[in-house]
Amino acid sequence: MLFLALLLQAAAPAPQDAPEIRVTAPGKAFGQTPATLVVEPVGMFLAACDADGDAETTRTEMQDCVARSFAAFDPGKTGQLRYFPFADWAERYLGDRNALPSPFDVDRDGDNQVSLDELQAHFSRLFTRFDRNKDGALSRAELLTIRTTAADANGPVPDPAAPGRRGDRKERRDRR
Ligand SMILES: [Ca+2]
Ligand SMILES: [Ca+2]
Ligand SMILES: [Ca+2]
Repeated sequence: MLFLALLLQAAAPAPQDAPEIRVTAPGKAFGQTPATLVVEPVGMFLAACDADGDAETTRTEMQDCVARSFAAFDPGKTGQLRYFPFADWAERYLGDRNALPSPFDVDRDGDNQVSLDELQAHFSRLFTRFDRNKDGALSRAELLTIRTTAADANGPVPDPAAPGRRGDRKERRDRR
């Protein structure tokens, strides 16, 4: 017993040497402003197309980037992606198989395949939509989307004034 006590005494630092222990509460989540600025999956794609590192994506940079990404899932160079490989493309480049654009939106001629031309045409429309100042390049500011629902570190914060929101949260938990 004495031995144990001596051992503990030896192991424990003298009180005056003990480092000060500060216990801090978890930081508050950021306020509403940063959480309401988000980037859509296609916005993330378009930002990553900036080839020369000037933080702006030109139409040419985008077209090259779409072609490169398409080629990665079209090893036979058919110029067509069926919906399943298109979902693989979306998973890699947009982060999720179900991220927009959906193949149904891109496949304009409805032949159940997404052609490179259809994908280029779709991205061209997106480019026009994002290029708010019409200078032919997408800045990071133009790629941001302002979300109307506030979110904290745990996800969207329900509006306490909205009825039924509590139920939504529970349902979301149950689905996991
Ligand atoms: Ca650029
Ligand atoms: Ca098609
Ligand atoms: Ca612009």
